[in-house]
Amino acid sequence: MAPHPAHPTQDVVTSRREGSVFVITIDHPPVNALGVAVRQGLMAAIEAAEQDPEVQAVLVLGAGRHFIAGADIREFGKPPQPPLLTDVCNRIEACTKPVVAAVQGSALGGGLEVVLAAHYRLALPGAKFALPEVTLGLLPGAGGTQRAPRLMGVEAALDLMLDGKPIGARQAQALGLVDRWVDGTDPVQAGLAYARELAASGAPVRPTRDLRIAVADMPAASQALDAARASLNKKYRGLFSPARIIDAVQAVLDRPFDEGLRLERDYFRQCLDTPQRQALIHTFFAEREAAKVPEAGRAQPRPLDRVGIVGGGTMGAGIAVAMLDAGLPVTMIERDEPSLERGRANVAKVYDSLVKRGRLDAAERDRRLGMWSGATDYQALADADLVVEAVFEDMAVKSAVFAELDRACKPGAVLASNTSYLDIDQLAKTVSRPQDVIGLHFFSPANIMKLLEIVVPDQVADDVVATGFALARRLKKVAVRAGVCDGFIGNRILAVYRLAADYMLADGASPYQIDQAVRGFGFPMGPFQVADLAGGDIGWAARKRRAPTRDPNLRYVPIADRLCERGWFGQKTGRGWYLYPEGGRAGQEDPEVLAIMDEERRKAGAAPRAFTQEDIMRRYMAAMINEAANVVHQGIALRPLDVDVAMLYGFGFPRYRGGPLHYADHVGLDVVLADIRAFAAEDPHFWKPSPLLVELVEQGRHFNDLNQSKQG
Ligand code: 3H9
Repeated sequence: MAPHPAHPTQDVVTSRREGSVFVITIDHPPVNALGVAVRQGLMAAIEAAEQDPEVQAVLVLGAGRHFIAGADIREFGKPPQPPLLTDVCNRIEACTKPVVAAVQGSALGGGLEVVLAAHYRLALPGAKFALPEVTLGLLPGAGGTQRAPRLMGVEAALDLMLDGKPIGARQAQALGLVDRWVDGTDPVQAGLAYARELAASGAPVRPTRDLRIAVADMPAASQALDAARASLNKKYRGLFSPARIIDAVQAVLDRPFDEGLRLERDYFRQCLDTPQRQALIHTFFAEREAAKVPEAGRAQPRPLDRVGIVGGGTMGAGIAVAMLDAGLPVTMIERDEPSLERGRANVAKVYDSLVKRGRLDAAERDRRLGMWSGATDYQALADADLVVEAVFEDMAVKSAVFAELDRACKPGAVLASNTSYLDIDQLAKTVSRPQDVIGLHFFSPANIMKLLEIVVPDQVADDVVATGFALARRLKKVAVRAGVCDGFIGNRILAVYRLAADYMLADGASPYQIDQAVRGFGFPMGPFQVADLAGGDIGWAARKRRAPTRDPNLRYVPIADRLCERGWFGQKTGRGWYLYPEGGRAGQEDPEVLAIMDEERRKAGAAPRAFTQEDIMRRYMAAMINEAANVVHQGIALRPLDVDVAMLYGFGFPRYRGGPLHYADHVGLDVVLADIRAFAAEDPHFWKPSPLLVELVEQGRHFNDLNQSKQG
């Protein structure tokens, strides 16, 4: 039958009648987010379906790749505009004709809440269901906390809400979240068939609110709530919304549906008002914005089918695994056969450990390892589209590798260095094709850490930069554009706040106090735990290397050297800042370390003073923020948000604080500057206010004011 003319609704929601089925399509690219126009359109369309006597069933669909990706995140923090999504969902549920949601692509957050409010649910292959509000510092605020447990049980619903991760169509069906799974590709046809079947059989409406948790299931439900509460401190340390999620779900057992909805609304508003929500939403947009760089706006990436890696040490092997995991065949170059064999073994070791821990099956390991090949002759890289050099951190060694690459690689191949601090401009000048040279700075372990700094030398071609960002997407990494300087963005900032920690050590704080304060702020580990994990010898070697160029005006704290001189390199030697008896990973405080520190302070003639946790964090953060401001000021980072993303994904900065410069805006730039000036009274060489910070305070502006899009 030919479609009937539509009842007029907003453009983003269209509706038409197909026989007895009223088809409502949400068409609001890119992800069908539930902004005010979509909510209005949905409300009007349901009303129209209700009024039309010919209509026996209603079908709700999303156009494009997604069903609905949730509330429009850009609206949060602005005055809410009616109708509220919770009212839209209630209206859908109250419809007197059966409403079917046919889900292709993602039904996320508010999108899944629309699905929960429908009476019948259909999933197509590739459908994904999630309640990811927790990742934005929120909870499902349109009935999700009340409907999901009624439909799928308290335990599964709590998992979905606290975890925030998507489940597929099959699993959703097994959990009772969807009624039917069809093996088709067209949601319109599949949805229409289901809706017609329901209409023909006189299927009743099935409001989810009317479902009750069976008395027999109550003890398990209470147990699931208790278990979730018990996990709060460990799994959701510092976060506000998980506890509210659990409280809202508790109402499913204790209160009538409408009261539960009111509670949910209250909790949702509380979450909306938190700095955590602001920080997490800043993070959501920042990580997407970071990929929008001028070069990628001006040029298309080069083709990328084969990769070369020079060096099979920990870093080279980690990068190889990251490439193989993304389906890119890898050719590894080493200087001789035994080194190559070690390189292969390093790659295999990563996969073997995954197999041992049940994360990968043996056949898949073999398949991925099958895409690895090795050679000692650079000629094997003749058809590589991109080569990453991961050899010893020394300009002469790296230049020699680049000379070989220049000879062996085809024209147009991208030549990348994984250096952490060397001057890539200088490296680029050593080859005949500087336009093809770029820095790809992976973080260890390279197959796990999400951050990839894309270091952009002066002469690099736009399409090489675009290729770096395309590679990051393929590797599922978060890429940040960085300019050339010692340490680029992350390590350069790290060097400065690490120094601030060392100065506090010299002045009276213990490493244990500092680590505790830093963990209390939300970092997974403190700086001295990190040093013990990485190996004290690495920092020691760097300090020795840099000794000749060290600024003589800066204080030097030799305490770490004293530990290294004793061979106390951290976890791997069973002793560092902490003691690790019997190879354990949980360090114990070491009185001998404290005695060494006392001795060093005595030698330096310093009278130790007490630091509170707040004192420690003010200094630690002021140092981090000040250097981050310098990095932006000097154009090493394009915008403050790029620094935030680097610190979030490479250095364990707590997501719910949004990165150092978002955090600085939150604390108040005048407060941070006043701290720096106060600390400068003791040590003016270290504490020099960044010109950008001073300028912003004078102008009454924030870092966020500099966060505009940079795509060309
Ligand atoms: C919620 O629903 C609360 C409710 O419980 C209650 C309310 C009362 N809003 O990621 P992509 C933009 S909270 C606005 O690059 P992909 C995104 O910024 C919400 N914009 O694509 C980007 O814009 P641009 C719960 C959004 O294919 C573009 O769409 N929902 C939203 O890799 C493409 O995004 C979520 O948390 C949004 N909701 O991934 C889901 N979502 O092009 C959040 C995306 O200008 N979204 N944009 O940079 C996602 O997880 C992914 O975007 C998705 C697509 C998987 C959908």
